[in-house]
Amino acid sequence: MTQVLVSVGSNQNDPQKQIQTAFMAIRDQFGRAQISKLYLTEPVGIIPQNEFINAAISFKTQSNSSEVLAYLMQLEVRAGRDRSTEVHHGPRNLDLDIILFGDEIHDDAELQVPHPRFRERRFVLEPLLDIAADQIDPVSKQSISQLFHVCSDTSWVRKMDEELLAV
Ligand code: PH2
Ligand code: MG
Ligand code: MG
Repeated sequence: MTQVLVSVGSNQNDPQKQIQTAFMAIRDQFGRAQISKLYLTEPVGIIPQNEFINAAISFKTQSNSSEVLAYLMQLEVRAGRDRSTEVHHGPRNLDLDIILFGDEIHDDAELQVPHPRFRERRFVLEPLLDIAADQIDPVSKQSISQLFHVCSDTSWVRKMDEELLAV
C-alpha cells in the first residue's frame, strides 16, 4: 500500500462544498482517508482573485500513481473544471494535486511527484502538518514539519473555524 498526500484547493463556486464533495468521493474510492482542517489562504499568483480554501487529504492505495492521477482529474472535471479555458494560476472550482506518492519520484509530462513547488507553499504545507507532519519528502529527505519550519513563504494562511460536515 502506498501513502498518498493530496493538496486540495478551491476559490470558486462554494469552495467548502467543492472540498467536501471531493473528500467524500476519495473516501468512497480509496476507503479510509484523513482530511486536515480547512484553511483560508491568500491567493498566490499573478492575477487578482478570491481567497482560496485549502486542505490536505491522505489515504492509502494499491493503485499506481497514473491511476490515482486519472481518478483525481476526473473529480476535477466533475466539479466543472475545464483546463482548456482556465488561466494559469487563476481561479478554479477544484484543484487536486498529488504532493507525495509514497517515496516515489516521477518527473514525467503527466505527473511530477513530489510536487515540484510544494516546499515553497505555505498553503500546501500548513494543512499537511495536521495529518502528515512526519512523512518524509523523498527528494529533500526532510519531513513535512521540517519543511514547514524552514518555509519562507509569507503569504497568509488562516485556520477556519468551520469543520467539514460529519458524514
Ligand atoms: N492554487 C493555485 C494558484 N494559487 N493560491 C492559494 N492560496 N491556494 C491555491 O490552492 C492556489 C493558489 C494553482 O493551483
Ligand atoms: Mg493542479
Ligand atoms: Mg495546484
